[in-house]
Amino acid sequence: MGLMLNRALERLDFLGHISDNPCYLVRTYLSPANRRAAGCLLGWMAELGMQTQHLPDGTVRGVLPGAAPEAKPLLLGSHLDTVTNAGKYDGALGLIAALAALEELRDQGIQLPFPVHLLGFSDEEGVRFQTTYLGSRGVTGQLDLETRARLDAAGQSQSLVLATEGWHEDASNIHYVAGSVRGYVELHIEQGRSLEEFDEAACVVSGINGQSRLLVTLTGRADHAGTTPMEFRRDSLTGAAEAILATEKLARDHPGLVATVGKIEVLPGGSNSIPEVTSFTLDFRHAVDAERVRLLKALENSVRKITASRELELNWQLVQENDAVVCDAELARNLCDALERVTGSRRQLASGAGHDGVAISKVAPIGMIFVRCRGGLSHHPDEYVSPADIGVGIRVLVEFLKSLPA
Ligand code: HGY
Ligand code: MN
Ligand code: MN
Repeated sequence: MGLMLNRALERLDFLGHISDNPCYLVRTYLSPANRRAAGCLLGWMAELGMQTQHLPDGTVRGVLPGAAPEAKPLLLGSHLDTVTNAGKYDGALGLIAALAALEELRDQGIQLPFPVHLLGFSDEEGVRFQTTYLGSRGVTGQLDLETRARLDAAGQSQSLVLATEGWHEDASNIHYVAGSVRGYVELHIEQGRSLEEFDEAACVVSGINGQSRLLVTLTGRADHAGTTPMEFRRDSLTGAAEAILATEKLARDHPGLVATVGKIEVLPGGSNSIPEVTSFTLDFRHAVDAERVRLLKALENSVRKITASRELELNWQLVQENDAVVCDAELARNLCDALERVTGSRRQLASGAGHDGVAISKVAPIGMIFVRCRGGLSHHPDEYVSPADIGVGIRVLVEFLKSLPA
């Protein structure tokens, strides 16, 4: 395991330095760094003897034939993209660990009875278009017209960007329909604190919480900062501030609800002009879908009262909504058996973070393994997973793969 783990750590480090910004780690949909990271994964998969392909959107795939080539393939994967100012494990660890597990099986002279497809998804975080799972939705035919029309910060739609910046040369069409694969399994950092509290290196994921992503836009009237009395103002930014504090209060008052405003934009954006248009993103999550929907409606009503009292117009736009996904019971059992053989534990945890399995679950049963990360910290450059815990995660994957019948 020593050589294999060292190689995995080196690759993680290497990917962690492939960024679109020299000052921090960021790779987004079809960005140059994302393409370079995809190229690295393709090269490593080819070294393992996998047949490699890529989609125009930058998703890459390696296929490892099994002893029974006609058997339904098992999908492994995670995402190549990152958030802005990211850590080097979110996404990349799942890809590097899957590759390491397959290399370990090769070194043990084991050919699996079924084919394995390793998928590096182009965009899971949704940084460029605020809508997530573009890569995994792309290979499962779920990119609807609304998604393709989403605009990035430069005002370009996803479909235009795909047409003009897409990786079209030598691209393949990769598409999975319901029932065509035996399952999808992803290893990922926990991005939470539970495994540290339990002092366990890894666990199996029971399900992935639902989430709603919105773009909230308040419109008032620009005017002169020096000559407009306070009572005449229709200030969209102070209205947004009241709405954002109401959002935080709602989440604090309802344990189990988490709500985040991650990005805000103000127009015209001058220090001496009263803000006319303020738009902010809203990330709204709860383990129980009905509660998430109920509380989101309650928030919308509160924000409408705030904007009405300030004579502001409100555009409350749902960008993407995913209900909670339950992981497949049989895959979870197989993963728990493997986990128990490696760590003695059969712990299962729900995921507060979203993952590509949400999209893949539309066509296949899904399973996940979590690996402990220090302080639960993620979406931060200090994100960290110990080499020992990475080794545990890879060994659980190896045990799981070896245990699956033809
Ligand atoms: O936002 C999430 O839950 C994940 O990191 N994409
Ligand atoms: Mn993430
Ligand atoms: Mn992730």
